[in-house]
Amino acid sequence: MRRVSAQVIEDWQLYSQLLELQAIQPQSLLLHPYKTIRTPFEWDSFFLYKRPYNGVMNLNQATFTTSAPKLSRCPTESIAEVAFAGRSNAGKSSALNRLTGVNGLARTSKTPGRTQLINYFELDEAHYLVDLPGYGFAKVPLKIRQQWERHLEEYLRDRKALRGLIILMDIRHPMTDNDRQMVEWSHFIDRPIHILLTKADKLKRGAAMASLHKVEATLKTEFPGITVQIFSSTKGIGVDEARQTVMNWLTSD
Ligand SMILES: Nc1nc2c(ncn2[C@@H]2O[C@H](COP(=O)(O)OP(=O)(O)OP(=O)(O)O)[C@@H](O)[C@H]2O)c(=O)[nH]1
Ligand SMILES: [Mg+2]
Repeated sequence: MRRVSAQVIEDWQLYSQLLELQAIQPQSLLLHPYKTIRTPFEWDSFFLYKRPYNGVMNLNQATFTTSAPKLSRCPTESIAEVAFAGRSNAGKSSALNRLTGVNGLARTSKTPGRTQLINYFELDEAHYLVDLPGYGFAKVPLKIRQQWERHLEEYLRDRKALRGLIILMDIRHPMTDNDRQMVEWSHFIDRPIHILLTKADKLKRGAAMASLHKVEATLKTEFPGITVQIFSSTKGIGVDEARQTVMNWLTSD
C-alpha cells in the first residue's frame, strides 16, 4: 500500500472538515465529479489538465480548479492571481460568477459562511481567480475561525502570485470593524486593493452614491491608493469597471 506523510493526512483532514462545512451538494459533485478529493492518496497526487497560456486571457474561460485548506495546498504553478475577500454573505461568489459570466462557477448561498476553503478558478495554467472564505460570521465554530484567520494571514502575506485583492462590502453597511481590519492588514503588506460596494441595486441611486462618497473620503484620508466603486451582481452595475481592474492586475508584470 502506498504511504503518504503525516502532513498530507493532516492537510487532507482539514480539507475534508472544511468541505463538509462548505456543504458541497450532490449537484456540484456532479458538476465537478473528478475534482472532489476523497482520500489522502488522491490528495497527494492531485492532477488536473491545465489550459496552456497562449497570451490571450479571457475571464469567461474560468473553470473550477481546486479547493485548498491552506497556503501550502494552493496551486504551485500560479504566476498571477486575484483574490476576492469580504465578509460572509457580502457577495464574493456572486461577483465571481458575474465577472466571469460563468453561471454556477462559485457556489452562492443565502446562508452565510458557505465558502470555507480557498477556492481556485483557473483561467489558464498560470492565472487564477480565488474565492476566499468570508470573515465575520459568528456561527462558524471558533476553532475553525481562528485556524482560518491564521491561514488567511499566511495567504495574504506569503502568496507571491497574489497581484491584487478585491474586497467586497455590502453598500448598505461598508467598512465594518472586520472590513477595516482586512483593509488595514492588506494595506500594511502592500497589496493593491480595489473595493466593490456590492448589492448597489438594494439602494436608490442617490443613497448608493452617498455611500460611495463616504467610503472614498475615508480611503483618501486613511488608506490612500485604495480604489472603490459601486457594484451589483444582480443588476450588472459596475461590472466592466471591476473586470478592467482584475484584468489589469492579472496581466501586469
Ligand atoms: N440584491 C443582490 N443580492 C446579491 C448580490 N450579490 C449577492 N447577492 C445575494 O447575497 C447572498 C450572498 O451571496 P454570495 O455570493 O453567496 O456571498 P459570499 O460573500 O460568497 O458568502 P460566503 O461564501 O458565505 O462568504 C445570496 O443570496 C446572493 O444572491 C447583488 O448584487 N444584489
Ligand atoms: Mg461565497
